[in-house]
Amino acid sequence: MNSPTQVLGACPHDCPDTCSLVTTVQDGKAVKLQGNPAHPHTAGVLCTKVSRYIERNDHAERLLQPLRRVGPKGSGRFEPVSWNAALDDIAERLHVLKSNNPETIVPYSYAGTMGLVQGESMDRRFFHKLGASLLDRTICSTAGSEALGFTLGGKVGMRVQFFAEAKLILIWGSNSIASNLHFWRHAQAAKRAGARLVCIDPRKTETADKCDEHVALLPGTDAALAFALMHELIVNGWLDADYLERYTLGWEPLRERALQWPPARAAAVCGVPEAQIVALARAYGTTRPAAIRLNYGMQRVRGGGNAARAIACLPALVGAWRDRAGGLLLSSSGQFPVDRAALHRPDLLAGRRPRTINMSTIGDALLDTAHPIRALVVYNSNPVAVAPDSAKVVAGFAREDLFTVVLEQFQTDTADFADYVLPATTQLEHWDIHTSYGHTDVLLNRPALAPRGEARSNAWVFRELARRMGFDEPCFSDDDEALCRSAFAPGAIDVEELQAQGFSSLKLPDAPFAEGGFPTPSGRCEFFSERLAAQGQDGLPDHLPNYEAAGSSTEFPLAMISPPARNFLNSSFVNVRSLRAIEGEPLLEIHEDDAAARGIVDGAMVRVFNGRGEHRCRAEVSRRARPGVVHGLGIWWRKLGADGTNVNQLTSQRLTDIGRGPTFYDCLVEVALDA
Ligand SMILES: Nc1nc2c(c(=O)[nH]1)N[C@H]1C(S)=C(S)[C@@H](COP(=O)(O)OP(=O)(O)OC[C@H]3O[C@@H](n4cnc5c(=O)[nH]c(N)nc54)[C@H](O)[C@@H]3O)O[C@H]1N2
Ligand SMILES: Nc1nc2c(c(=O)[nH]1)N[C@H]1C(S)=C(S)[C@@H](COP(=O)(O)OP(=O)(O)OC[C@H]3O[C@@H](n4cnc5c(=O)[nH]c(N)nc54)[C@H](O)[C@@H]3O)O[C@H]1N2
Ligand code: SF4
Ligand SMILES: [Mo]
Repeated sequence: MNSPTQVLGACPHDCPDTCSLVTTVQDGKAVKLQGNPAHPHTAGVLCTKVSRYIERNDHAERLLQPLRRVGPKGSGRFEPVSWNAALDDIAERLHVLKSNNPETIVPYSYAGTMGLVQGESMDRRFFHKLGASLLDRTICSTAGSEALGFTLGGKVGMRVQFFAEAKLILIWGSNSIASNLHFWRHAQAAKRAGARLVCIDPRKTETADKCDEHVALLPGTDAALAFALMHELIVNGWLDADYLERYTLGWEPLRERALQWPPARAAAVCGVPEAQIVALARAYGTTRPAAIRLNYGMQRVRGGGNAARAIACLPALVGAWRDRAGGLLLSSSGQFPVDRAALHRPDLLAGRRPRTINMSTIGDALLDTAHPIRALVVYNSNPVAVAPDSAKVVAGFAREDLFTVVLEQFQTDTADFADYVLPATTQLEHWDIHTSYGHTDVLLNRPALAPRGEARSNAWVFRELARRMGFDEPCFSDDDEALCRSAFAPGAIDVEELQAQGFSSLKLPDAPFAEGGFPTPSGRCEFFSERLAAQGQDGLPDHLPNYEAAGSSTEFPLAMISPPARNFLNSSFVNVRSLRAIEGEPLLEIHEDDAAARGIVDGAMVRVFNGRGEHRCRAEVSRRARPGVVHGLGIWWRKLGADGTNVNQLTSQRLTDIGRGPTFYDCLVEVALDA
């Protein structure tokens, strides 16, 4: 036996925490995987999911060789083929489509890995050179993040560690214990030092359980709540007039709009007691430092962008930005000086301007016969499970005339519809470099293990396809390590530190907007946005009711949200047995009154349905649900559900007000006992 070695890496998953990993390797096997104790944000702790990453890596069902479809689409019947045969045939098919019209080829990828190399380097170069359709990657965060761009100027905000010093923390649209564990550490430290924690979420989550107060508002009513808070700040004089004067734009019109939202009006819209809103406003107006941890859970509704803008105004009203422990954090990702031009090489488009496909409406796009998609290359994503309006998504993927290539670690619902499935490496087997959307460190991921079977990295696959297509620019020969180096311009980050300790912190001010300096066109916090007004939109934030607002339909009286399950990461880890055992099976949480009215008892099988479809699962009569709202915890693999569907059978393809994002949590349903 050789002595064990330790390899530093980074968690690749779509999670704000981007933990630093230490993998212990002995005789070519990973024997232990831990959080890096030397990385301050990770602090030696991993979530339950990724502490099982070796189980995922060594899983008996890992895809280990290229596969070619033999059965009908969706049947999941494949035969093994060699890499050469698969890549030659794929290149040939793409070449024919390219000669005709390259825009009929569409890449489909999201954040299966957040790595810059395996997520957005050689792939982008390949599709740019090809002239393929561009993909608008909206499925998660564009509503909130573009909205924030209008108000604050970008994905910028508080530094996460300073939440520990706040005296009031609003956790808004986030189940932090499940989805942002390392932020929760700071919130707990603040609580121990006497801070008050308030959770604003329709669901009584495990996070809400641990906060001092829970505001269980109806889905999609956050802007109304934000305006009522502003109303109270104004009428009680809890304003920082100096901050408003010097560092904001559009205070007069915002003030007027906010005055139209007395707490009683918001209470009726949000479905929460008026007194709770008044008390929250008093706390926010009179406690310093006050911090808001906003998360993407609140922006998956029609007015999600406007709601994020309204909330992002709040810290400026009270001058919370003056303190390093005050202000707001939605995402920190805008602070990294990533050299995307070097990674993506948009110059390879050579003046062409291909059409853009919105990934959130892939169902409709695949069924559009006027502007057909003929080939789809899917990697780092499982759209058949995660995209809204599954009936359409599945019908699109089932098209016999669609050529589909899926790069995957596992035989997912999407891989079942592929013509070719190509086995992908895991984070333990490839190089990568990472930024984060929850902290401000860059992390390097070194491979700890040789790839299992014939698995290859995404970048390798696109390099090989480029060669076969005759793309001969030198950038198509960059290997994965060279791609890591091209992610940041020379001097932009401390490469020596990164190589030595696996992470390197950006040098940033503690309180970025203490004296204004917002990265907006005016340099101020823009309550009123000229840029939005120029697009014909309302320059001020507003409350836009849901497309499918709670109580607006007698046919479908219940609002359904489908937030993440704690032990899965979107649809990743659903196939890891030990984690699935904790989650059990797809569940619908329902309040006892709503259950009783339908004769539903705890544990009964139910039908959840609306005009788009029907999904069968088990009901859990749960204190986590408020009356009128049910929760279908996600995102299960369809094929592991009771009737081969998941919650997205019910969600719609309608888009958000800003950012063209999906509206997963803007969805009305009815529930009935399954006969
Ligand atoms: N364990 C785990 N961690 C994850 C993920 C996962 O699937 N599992 N997903 C990752 C991803 S992709 C992302 S984008 C991030 C962020 O992930 P988010 O999707 O933001 O996840 P959550 O923190 O669970 O926050 C969603 C919360 O918003 C609540 N919510 C739903 N509708 C509304 C609303 O209208 N208003 C308000 N105020 N709240 C609402 C839900 O009940 C839920 O508790 O987390 C990542 N981390
Ligand atoms: N109903 C409902 N739907 C939702 C949401 C919700 O809250 N409710 N959340 C939405 C959100 S926030 C998001 S971000 C999306 C997430 O949607 P996706 O980004 O599609 O995320 P996952 O479902 O985790 O699928 C990622 C896939 O990438 C694969 N993968 C991981 N690493 C690699 C790699 O290195 N190479 C290759 N080739 N593959 C790899 C994994 O095996 C996994 O199957 O889902 C959205 N869908
Ligand atoms: S999923 Fe998030 S909390 Fe878990 S190890 Fe990865 S970065 Fe850390
Ligand atoms: Mo996401």
